Amino acid sequence: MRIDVLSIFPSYFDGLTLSLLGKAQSAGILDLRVRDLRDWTSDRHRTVDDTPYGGGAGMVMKPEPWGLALDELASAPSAEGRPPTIIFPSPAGEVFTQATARDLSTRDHLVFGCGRYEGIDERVFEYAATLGEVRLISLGDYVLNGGEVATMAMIEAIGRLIPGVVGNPESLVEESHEDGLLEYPSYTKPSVWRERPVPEVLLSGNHAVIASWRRDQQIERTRRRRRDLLPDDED
Ligand code: JEW
Repeated sequence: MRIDVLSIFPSYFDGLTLSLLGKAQSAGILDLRVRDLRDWTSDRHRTVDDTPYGGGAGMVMKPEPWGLALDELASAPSAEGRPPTIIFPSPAGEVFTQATARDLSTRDHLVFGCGRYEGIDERVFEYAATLGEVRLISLGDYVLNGGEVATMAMIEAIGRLIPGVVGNPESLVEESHEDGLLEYPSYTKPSVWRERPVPEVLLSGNHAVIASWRRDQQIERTRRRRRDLLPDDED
Protein backbone atom coordinates (compact mmCIF):
# COMPACT_ATOMS: atom_id res chain seq x y z
CA MET A 1 0.00 0.00 0.00
CA ARG A 2 1.11 3.54 -0.73
CA ILE A 3 0.26 6.36 1.66
CA ASP A 4 0.99 10.02 0.91
CA VAL A 5 0.59 12.64 3.63
CA LEU A 6 0.34 16.37 2.97
CA SER A 7 1.05 18.60 5.98
CA ILE A 8 2.71 21.88 6.93
CA PHE A 9 4.23 19.97 9.90
CA PRO A 10 5.80 16.89 8.24
CA SER A 11 8.05 16.16 11.26
CA TYR A 12 4.94 15.19 13.26
CA PHE A 13 5.06 11.91 11.34
CA ASP A 14 8.60 10.87 12.33
CA GLY A 15 7.09 8.55 14.97
CA LEU A 16 5.37 6.46 12.30
CA THR A 17 8.70 5.16 11.03
CA LEU A 18 9.35 3.49 14.42
CA SER A 19 8.43 -0.06 15.52
CA LEU A 20 5.52 -1.82 13.83
CA LEU A 21 4.98 0.49 10.87
CA GLY A 22 8.73 1.02 10.49
CA LYS A 23 9.08 -2.73 9.99
CA ALA A 24 6.32 -2.72 7.34
CA GLN A 25 8.14 0.06 5.53
CA SER A 26 11.53 -1.65 5.50
CA ALA A 27 9.80 -4.85 4.35
CA GLY A 28 8.30 -2.97 1.39
CA ILE A 29 4.68 -3.70 2.45
CA LEU A 30 4.01 -0.03 3.16
CA ASP A 31 5.33 2.92 1.15
CA LEU A 32 4.71 5.96 3.37
CA ARG A 33 5.66 9.38 2.00
CA VAL A 34 5.19 12.57 4.02
CA ARG A 35 5.39 15.86 2.11
CA ASP A 36 5.44 19.52 3.15
CA LEU A 37 2.50 21.36 1.57
CA ARG A 38 4.70 24.47 1.40
CA ASP A 39 6.74 22.74 -1.34
CA TRP A 40 3.82 23.66 -3.64
CA THR A 41 3.88 27.39 -2.85
CA SER A 42 5.83 29.84 -4.99
CA ASP A 43 5.86 33.11 -3.00
CA ARG A 44 8.79 34.21 -0.86
CA HIS A 45 6.96 33.45 2.42
CA ARG A 46 5.61 30.03 1.27
CA THR A 47 2.10 31.16 2.23
CA VAL A 48 -0.58 28.50 2.76
CA ASP A 49 -3.32 30.57 4.49
CA ASP A 50 -5.45 33.64 3.89
CA THR A 51 -8.35 35.54 5.44
CA PRO A 52 -11.86 34.06 5.10
CA TYR A 53 -14.32 35.48 2.55
CA GLY A 54 -17.40 36.70 4.44
CA GLY A 55 -15.31 37.53 7.51
CA GLY A 56 -14.89 35.66 10.74
CA ALA A 57 -12.13 34.64 13.07
CA GLY A 58 -8.89 32.98 12.01
CA MET A 59 -7.42 31.99 8.69
CA VAL A 60 -8.34 29.47 5.99
CA MET A 61 -5.94 27.32 3.94
CA LYS A 62 -5.76 28.71 0.40
CA PRO A 63 -6.60 26.30 -2.42
CA GLU A 64 -3.67 26.73 -4.85
CA PRO A 65 -0.95 24.75 -2.98
CA TRP A 66 -3.48 21.96 -2.34
CA GLY A 67 -4.43 21.81 -6.04
CA LEU A 68 -0.81 21.52 -7.19
CA ALA A 69 0.08 18.97 -4.51
CA LEU A 70 -2.96 16.80 -5.26
CA ASP A 71 -2.21 16.99 -9.00
CA GLU A 72 1.23 15.57 -8.29
CA LEU A 73 0.38 12.98 -5.63
CA ALA A 74 -3.18 11.90 -6.42
CA SER A 75 -3.63 12.00 -10.20
CA ALA A 76 -1.81 8.82 -11.23
CA PRO A 77 -3.90 5.64 -10.80
CA SER A 78 -2.19 2.98 -8.70
CA ALA A 79 -0.35 0.02 -10.23
CA GLU A 80 -3.67 -1.86 -9.92
CA GLY A 81 -5.39 0.91 -11.93
CA ARG A 82 -7.55 2.14 -9.04
CA PRO A 83 -7.94 5.87 -8.27
CA PRO A 84 -6.61 7.00 -4.86
CA THR A 85 -8.71 7.46 -1.75
CA ILE A 86 -8.20 11.04 -0.55
CA ILE A 87 -8.83 11.54 3.16
CA PHE A 88 -9.25 14.87 4.89
CA PRO A 89 -9.41 14.65 8.69
CA SER A 90 -12.18 16.97 9.81
CA PRO A 91 -14.28 17.50 12.94
CA ALA A 92 -17.24 17.59 10.50
CA GLY A 93 -16.51 14.18 8.92
CA GLU A 94 -17.86 10.64 9.40
CA VAL A 95 -16.52 9.12 12.63
CA PHE A 96 -13.53 6.79 12.22
CA THR A 97 -14.09 3.26 13.59
CA GLN A 98 -12.45 -0.16 13.25
CA ALA A 99 -14.81 -0.76 10.29
CA THR A 100 -13.41 2.37 8.59
CA ALA A 101 -9.87 1.13 9.23
CA ARG A 102 -10.74 -2.28 7.75
CA ASP A 103 -12.27 -0.67 4.65
CA LEU A 104 -9.31 1.68 4.10
CA SER A 105 -6.77 -1.13 4.61
CA THR A 106 -8.03 -2.70 1.34
CA ARG A 107 -7.11 0.36 -0.80
CA ASP A 108 -3.84 0.55 -2.69
CA HIS A 109 -3.29 4.31 -2.48
CA LEU A 110 -4.33 6.64 0.34
CA VAL A 111 -3.65 10.40 0.34
CA PHE A 112 -4.14 12.24 3.66
CA GLY A 113 -4.59 16.04 3.53
CA CYS A 114 -3.88 17.59 6.91
CA GLY A 115 -5.55 20.95 7.39
CA ARG A 116 -4.61 23.61 9.95
CA TYR A 117 -6.01 27.01 11.03
CA GLU A 118 -9.84 27.04 10.63
CA GLY A 119 -9.73 24.47 7.84
CA ILE A 120 -9.31 24.27 4.05
CA ASP A 121 -11.07 26.23 1.27
CA GLU A 122 -14.16 24.11 0.43
CA ARG A 123 -13.31 23.98 -3.30
CA VAL A 124 -10.29 21.77 -2.53
CA PHE A 125 -12.65 18.93 -1.51
CA GLU A 126 -14.65 19.35 -4.75
CA TYR A 127 -11.47 19.33 -6.83
CA ALA A 128 -10.04 16.31 -4.99
CA ALA A 129 -13.24 14.42 -5.86
CA THR A 130 -12.28 14.73 -9.55
CA LEU A 131 -9.04 12.80 -8.79
CA GLY A 132 -10.29 10.06 -6.46
CA GLU A 133 -12.74 9.07 -3.76
CA VAL A 134 -12.85 11.81 -1.11
CA ARG A 135 -13.56 10.95 2.54
CA LEU A 136 -13.92 13.55 5.31
CA ILE A 137 -13.19 11.62 8.49
CA SER A 138 -13.38 12.64 12.15
CA LEU A 139 -11.24 10.89 14.75
CA GLY A 140 -13.94 11.67 17.32
CA ASP A 141 -16.20 14.37 18.64
CA TYR A 142 -13.60 16.80 19.91
CA VAL A 143 -11.65 19.59 18.20
CA LEU A 144 -7.95 19.20 17.43
CA ASN A 145 -5.71 22.02 16.15
CA GLY A 146 -5.20 20.30 12.79
CA GLY A 147 -5.38 17.02 10.91
CA GLU A 148 -1.94 15.63 11.83
CA VAL A 149 -2.77 13.77 15.04
CA ALA A 150 -5.95 12.32 13.49
CA THR A 151 -3.94 11.20 10.43
CA MET A 152 -1.31 9.47 12.58
CA ALA A 153 -3.98 7.59 14.54
CA MET A 154 -5.68 6.50 11.31
CA ILE A 155 -2.44 5.38 9.63
CA GLU A 156 -1.54 3.33 12.70
CA ALA A 157 -5.00 1.69 12.84
CA ILE A 158 -5.01 1.02 9.06
CA GLY A 159 -1.35 0.00 8.80
CA ARG A 160 -1.57 -2.80 11.34
CA LEU A 161 -4.40 -4.41 9.33
CA ILE A 162 -2.28 -4.72 6.18
CA PRO A 163 -1.34 -8.42 5.79
CA GLY A 164 2.21 -8.98 7.04
CA VAL A 165 2.36 -5.90 9.32
CA VAL A 166 1.15 -7.56 12.54
CA GLY A 167 2.95 -10.88 12.97
CA ASN A 168 0.09 -13.10 14.16
CA PRO A 169 -3.27 -12.63 12.32
CA GLU A 170 -5.04 -14.31 15.32
CA SER A 171 -4.14 -11.36 17.50
CA LEU A 172 -6.07 -9.15 15.04
CA VAL A 173 -9.26 -11.23 15.37
CA GLU A 174 -9.10 -11.56 19.15
CA GLU A 175 -8.65 -7.96 20.04
CA SER A 176 -10.96 -5.16 21.03
CA HIS A 177 -13.62 -4.18 18.47
CA GLU A 178 -12.92 -6.89 15.88
CA ASP A 179 -15.77 -8.93 17.41
CA GLY A 180 -17.76 -5.91 18.61
CA LEU A 181 -16.88 -6.45 22.30
CA LEU A 182 -14.23 -4.96 24.57
CA GLU A 183 -11.22 -7.14 25.38
CA TYR A 184 -11.05 -9.53 28.32
CA PRO A 185 -8.53 -8.66 31.11
CA SER A 186 -4.95 -9.92 30.66
CA TYR A 187 -2.47 -11.06 33.29
CA THR A 188 1.14 -12.22 33.37
CA LYS A 189 3.63 -13.31 36.03
CA PRO A 190 3.95 -13.11 39.01
CA SER A 191 0.80 -15.07 39.98
CA VAL A 192 0.45 -12.87 43.10
CA TRP A 193 1.51 -9.23 42.94
CA ARG A 194 1.15 -6.81 45.88
CA GLU A 195 -1.37 -9.19 47.46
CA ARG A 196 -3.42 -9.36 44.26
CA PRO A 197 -3.77 -12.86 42.81
CA VAL A 198 -4.39 -13.64 39.16
CA PRO A 199 -7.95 -15.07 38.73
CA GLU A 200 -7.67 -18.76 39.60
CA VAL A 201 -9.45 -19.94 36.45
CA LEU A 202 -6.47 -18.75 34.35
CA LEU A 203 -4.12 -21.10 36.26
CA SER A 204 -6.45 -24.10 35.83
CA GLY A 205 -5.16 -25.21 32.44
CA ASN A 206 -8.78 -25.92 31.37
CA HIS A 207 -8.97 -24.14 28.02
CA ALA A 208 -12.75 -24.48 27.56
CA VAL A 209 -13.45 -22.97 31.00
CA ILE A 210 -10.90 -20.20 30.34
CA ALA A 211 -12.49 -19.35 26.98
CA SER A 212 -15.94 -19.17 28.58
CA TRP A 213 -14.69 -16.99 31.49
CA ARG A 214 -13.02 -14.62 29.06
CA ARG A 215 -16.20 -14.31 26.97
CA ASP A 216 -18.22 -13.52 30.14
CA GLN A 217 -15.67 -10.87 31.11
CA GLN A 218 -15.92 -9.31 27.64
CA ILE A 219 -19.71 -9.12 27.81
CA GLU A 220 -19.79 -7.77 31.36
CA ARG A 221 -17.13 -5.08 30.63
CA THR A 222 -18.89 -4.05 27.47
CA ARG A 223 -22.23 -3.79 29.34
CA ARG A 224 -20.63 -1.67 32.09
CA ARG A 225 -18.38 0.55 29.99
CA ARG A 226 -19.81 0.62 26.47
CA ARG A 227 -23.46 -0.42 26.46
CA ASP A 228 -23.78 1.31 23.08
CA LEU A 229 -21.74 -1.55 21.54
CA LEU A 230 -24.19 -4.28 22.59
CA PRO A 231 -27.16 -5.36 20.46
CA ASP A 232 -30.50 -3.97 21.76
CA ASP A 233 -28.71 -1.25 23.69
CA GLU A 234 -31.41 0.50 25.76
CA ASP A 235 -29.05 3.09 27.32
C1 JEW B 1 -9.49 18.50 12.86
C2 JEW B 1 -8.50 18.95 10.69
C3 JEW B 1 -7.91 21.44 10.35
C4 JEW B 1 -10.50 16.26 13.55
C5 JEW B 1 -11.14 15.84 14.69
N1 JEW B 1 -11.32 22.07 10.52
C6 JEW B 1 -11.32 22.71 11.46
C7 JEW B 1 -11.35 23.49 12.64
C8 JEW B 1 -10.28 23.60 13.55
C9 JEW B 1 -10.46 24.38 14.63
C10 JEW B 1 -11.65 25.04 14.85
C11 JEW B 1 -12.68 24.92 13.95
C12 JEW B 1 -12.54 24.13 12.84
C13 JEW B 1 -8.93 22.94 13.45
N2 JEW B 1 -8.64 22.08 12.35
C14 JEW B 1 -8.83 20.72 12.29
C15 JEW B 1 -9.37 19.85 13.22
C16 JEW B 1 -9.06 18.05 11.60
C17 JEW B 1 -8.39 20.30 11.03
C18 JEW B 1 -8.08 22.51 11.18
C19 JEW B 1 -10.15 17.56 13.77
N3 JEW B 1 -11.18 16.84 15.54
N4 JEW B 1 -10.59 17.91 15.00
N5 JEW B 1 -11.70 14.65 14.97
